[in-house]
Amino acid sequence: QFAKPEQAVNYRQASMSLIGSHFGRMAPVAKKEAPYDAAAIAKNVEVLTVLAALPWGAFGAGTEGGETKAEAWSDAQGFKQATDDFTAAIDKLKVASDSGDFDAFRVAFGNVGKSCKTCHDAYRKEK
Ligand code: ASC
Repeated sequence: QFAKPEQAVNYRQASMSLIGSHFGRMAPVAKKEAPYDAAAIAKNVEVLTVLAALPWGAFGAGTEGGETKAEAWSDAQGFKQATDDFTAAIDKLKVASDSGDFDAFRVAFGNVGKSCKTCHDAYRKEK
């Protein structure tokens, strides 16, 4: 899939950047700093569910490096668990945002954010 390791690094960074964009843009709504437009949020979360599936295939053997700690490979089981937890949190955010219920969205949004942070704390190099 990737001819060179740096292509995998580029791919996971690009997909993570898009995830950050589509996740982060909802933060003002979750914090009640912007109005809750249920349809707009649901549409954005639909995009996010697709993006959220992308990075994990770009962490294959031999692609160590970039901003990822060696632990993502040495603790492959823990890394897989963390990415599965993230995907599950995204699935719950999809259900919540489709419901149009603000509080359900807010809670699910917060849980996705915790999942981002847990994995970054464990497996992303300190910046
Ligand atoms: C973002 C982003 C992250 C997460 C994290 C949530 O928007 O880029 O890495 O949210 O900060 O805790």
